[in-house]
Amino acid sequence: MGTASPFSRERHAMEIGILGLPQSGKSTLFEIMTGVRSREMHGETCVRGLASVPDARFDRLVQIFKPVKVSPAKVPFSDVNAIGEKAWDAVRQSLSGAEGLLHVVDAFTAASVAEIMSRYRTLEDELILADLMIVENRLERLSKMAKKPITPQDAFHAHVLPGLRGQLEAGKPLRELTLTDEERHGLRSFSFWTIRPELVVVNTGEENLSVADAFVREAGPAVPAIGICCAIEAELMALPPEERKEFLDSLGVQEAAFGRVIRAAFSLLGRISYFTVGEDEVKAWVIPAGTKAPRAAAVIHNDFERGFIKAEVIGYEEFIACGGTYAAAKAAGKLRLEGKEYVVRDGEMINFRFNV
Ligand SMILES: Nc1nc2c(ncn2[C@@H]2O[C@H](COP(=O)(O)OP(=O)(O)O)[C@@H](O)[C@H]2O)c(=O)[nH]1
Ligand SMILES: [Mg+2]
Repeated sequence: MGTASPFSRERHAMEIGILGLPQSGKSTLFEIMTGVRSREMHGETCVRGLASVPDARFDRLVQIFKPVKVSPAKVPFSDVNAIGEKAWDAVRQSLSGAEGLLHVVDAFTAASVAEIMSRYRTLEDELILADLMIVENRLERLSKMAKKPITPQDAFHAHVLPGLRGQLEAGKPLRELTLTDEERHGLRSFSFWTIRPELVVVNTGEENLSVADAFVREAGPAVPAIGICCAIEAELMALPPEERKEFLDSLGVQEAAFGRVIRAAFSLLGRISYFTVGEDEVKAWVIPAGTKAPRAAAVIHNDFERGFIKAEVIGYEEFIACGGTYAAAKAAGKLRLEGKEYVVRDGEMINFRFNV
């Protein structure tokens, strides 16, 4: 994890920036996911909103504990409302701190998969070019100061940037390079577009949902992509909540596609969640995969990390298998006491014991 830890208190930690050509459905998707009416916020260059991460396990725990407060995991998204000449500047400024990208591609007005592919490439190529310019500027400045004593940072840049240039010149994103955590950290100040994880959302027409599959085959396994028809999803979200299930049933699907987009974005950032439960609150806490118990406790409160003693842990599945009560889980000996080196796993239910 290194010092590039998402725990650093950054303004945009975990934020996902929505990118796409004009009129591709970015704001529509943003509104569906967050409930924030971006298109009505005239004059706001960048609109931010939180999307709840759908999780059947979490919903079940809410049913069991019937808490006063329900706090699912959230992912912050941002939608840029800029058009005209200054649009690219606005996008760059607004999204420079975003940790991940969601690239919306208009497939609802496209005549063929080739056309969808070409729209996708248009923006990808722009992003690659933007990164290439940053790399070249930096390399040029480095070459001009060759005579002066060079700092460790200069040396690092001179060492790593030529490889990045090669990748970008080949038309490929930086994220496909194998970089160490240290290298990634050292490159953070450049805010490269193509080094960040990206999810492609293929916004299909109502009658042509299957083009998304064709896109996935065409783009290959290195490009995570999900198909969604924003028009249908917008219709769904316009219904009162109690009628949504019926609408989904009529389409023959289990859950809304935008939920899959949020979940995919969440995993794309390498996050997992663990649960704390009780009658007062059921909450999903968000941590990077691979986090050890004391650090995981710190997202609840710093004191929990400082005074960490033990974590009392049970996996969600085990808890349910025990009949969904702590008394039964305890009687069955399923509550584990874990120490400081324990790596928390997705979906675990945890009580921290601490002393400060
Ligand atoms: N038919 C159809 N229209 C859509 C779909 N998604 C978005 N639109 C329409 O496309 C236009 C542009 O959408 P918007 O979300 O504002 O695009 P943005 O410029 O990328 O933010 C709007 O009129 C939307 O209603 C879709 O899935 N199907
Ligand atoms: Mg928009």
